[in-house]
Amino acid sequence: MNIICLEKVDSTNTYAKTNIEKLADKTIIHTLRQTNGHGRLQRTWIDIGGENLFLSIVLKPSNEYKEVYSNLTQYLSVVLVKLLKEYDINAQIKWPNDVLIDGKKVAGILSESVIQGNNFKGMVIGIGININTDKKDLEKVTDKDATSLSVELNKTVDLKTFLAQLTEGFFSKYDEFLEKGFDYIKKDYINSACFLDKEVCVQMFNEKKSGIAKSVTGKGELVISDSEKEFVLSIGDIL
Ligand code: BT5
Repeated sequence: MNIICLEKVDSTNTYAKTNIEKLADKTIIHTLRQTNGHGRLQRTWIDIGGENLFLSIVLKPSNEYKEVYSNLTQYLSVVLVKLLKEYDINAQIKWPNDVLIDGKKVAGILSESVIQGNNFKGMVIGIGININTDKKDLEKVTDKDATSLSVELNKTVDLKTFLAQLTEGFFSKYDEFLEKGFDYIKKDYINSACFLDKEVCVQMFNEKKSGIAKSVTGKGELVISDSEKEFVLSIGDIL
């Protein structure tokens, strides 16, 4: 595992995607300040100030895309929830991969694949985690409740240690995960899920679907049911 630390960058994911040809498999791009972080569907990931983690993991596991890669964000969410337990924080996962503490978002994860023509060049798994912030900084996220580790714990967390623990945690079971797929983490994922058996509304591009969140399939898809039917959703956001 190589780590590239940048003082400031527009987005670690953009940096990793732009330079993917030059970057080795399992390279971590880490920055202290991110000026133009993004989430899914052109949403923004805000650098709220203080000391936070912004990092991207470059992965080049094969020359062609495999279905299991789409579950890597869920795998990372499970790794993070486990690590937070070591800090005495009981975090939850909102499908597919938001990490929340008491309903407030502490981390967001985004996977982007780089494909040129028919060639799969690799993948970039980005994660932003609010670590040491003032309570006031959290108000910069206006459309959602947000939190940080320092606000939850009432103390400062060592950023470098946390980064090392997260990346080590990720790679310790990475090969096994790729071999076995989502089923390998399903139990841990479900145990941390905050949405099951609840009425949810899922936004999928321009369409919304409401129903009871019944279960998660062996491929990490969300099963919801309304009074008439069951639906299996592979992409979307629980609103
Ligand atoms: C995500 O998107 O949650 C994935 C965010 C991934 C960010 C990392 S940082 C390193 C790497 N480089 C990048 O450019 N990106 C990755 P999404 O599910 O679309 O959620 C975005 C929403 O999260 C926003 O619309 C806000 O509601 C909320 N949000 C933005 N910044 C936040 C923050 N600092 N803390 C909590 N919530 C935030």
